[in-house]
Amino acid sequence: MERTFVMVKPDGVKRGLIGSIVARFEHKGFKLIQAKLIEIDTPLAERHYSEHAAKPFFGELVEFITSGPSFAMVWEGPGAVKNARTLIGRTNPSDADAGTIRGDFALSVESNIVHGSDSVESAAHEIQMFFGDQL
Ligand code: RTP
Ligand code: MG
Repeated sequence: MERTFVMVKPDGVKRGLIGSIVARFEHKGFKLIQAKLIEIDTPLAERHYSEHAAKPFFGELVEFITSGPSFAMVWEGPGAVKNARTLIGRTNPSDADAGTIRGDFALSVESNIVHGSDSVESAAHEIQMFFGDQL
């Protein structure tokens, strides 16, 4: 069965949205495999977002994701990667449909409250990076 990595980012944790976000995945029918609150340090942030290392917003992205605790999760279900991205919505909350997490809870691309793996390969990599010692 497919698994994906999902994370409530520091802005979502600060705003008290962990429960609302977990509920959406539960209601959709995903099975929760792992979850933990984690303080991401700069080396882990740079690894997690390494694909964006050359982008102009990389510094701000690393600063943002290390600015407070995040809530990391592994969810399992058919087509978990794609279905989780559908629940999350477009990267820029201004483009995200109402009914998606970003569409309903966020307004800016810098603070879009949740992360979801973008492919089966990156899901496996991110699950290993965040939960490798626990699975
Ligand atoms: P994520 O990795 O966080 O789940 O988001 P995503 O796949 O939807 O978007 P991605 O292209 O991977 O971008 C990662 C994060 O970088 C920030 N970003 N800022 N200022 C900008 O133009 C810009 N573009 C992207 C967003 O916070 C995005 O979630
Ligand atoms: Mg991404």
